[in-house]
Amino acid sequence: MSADLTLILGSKTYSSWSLRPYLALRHAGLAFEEVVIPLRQADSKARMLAHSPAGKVPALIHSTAGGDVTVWDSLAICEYAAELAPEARLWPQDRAARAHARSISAEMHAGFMDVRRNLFMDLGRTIDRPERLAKAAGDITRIQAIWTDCLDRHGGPFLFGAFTIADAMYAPVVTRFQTWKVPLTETSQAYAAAIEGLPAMKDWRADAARETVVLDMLLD
Ligand SMILES: N[C@@H](CCC(=O)N[C@@H](CS)C(=O)NCC(=O)O)C(=O)O
Repeated sequence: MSADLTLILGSKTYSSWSLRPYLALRHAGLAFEEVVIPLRQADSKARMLAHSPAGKVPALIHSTAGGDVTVWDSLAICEYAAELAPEARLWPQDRAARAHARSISAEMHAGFMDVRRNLFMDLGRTIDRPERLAKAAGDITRIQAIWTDCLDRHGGPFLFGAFTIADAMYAPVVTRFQTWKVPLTETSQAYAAAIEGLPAMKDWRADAARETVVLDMLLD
């Protein structure tokens, strides 16, 4: 089944949205081909549009007997992976926990604009800009409160005990906090270590380190 999956990704150094389905597919044990499209190049948009009607990454192409299924949007791809591999339990088994996991995943997906605007993902460096942390302070506090609540309830090491889509959704934030040297509580540090310890996360970082396109998104 799974050799028929192709995941279209942005630059691994910068594409926070792409990291989410990558981790979910890897956790589900689904084999997939990768196509990495470097972000912000002259041909990036055309290359993305060739795979996804939204003209963005990530996108998943599933070749099936009935034709290609295209899934775009990081959360939709994670949901699709959960359906392809139910045994991987990409959502918590308990209904209340699952509702909680979906709520915090949606909160991440639709919100935290101050973190997004000020603390972009860049796996290639660390950045000392305390004024940007101040602009994102409310989001940083809320995200750590979400993590602490989940880890207290379920005992870690991941938000709902075992790895779920909620962790895939928050993994890019873990890297953003590291890049921007966000001071973390001990609980958040332990959570960040669990995410960074995932073999898939290590592979992603290793691939990012080999990328040659360098973007400077620090505009002010
Ligand atoms: N809601 C989408 C957002 C995807 C998105 O904005 N991707 C960025 C890269 S991380 C992108 O494709 N940017 C290129 C563009 O907008 O031209 C998702 O979750 O997949």
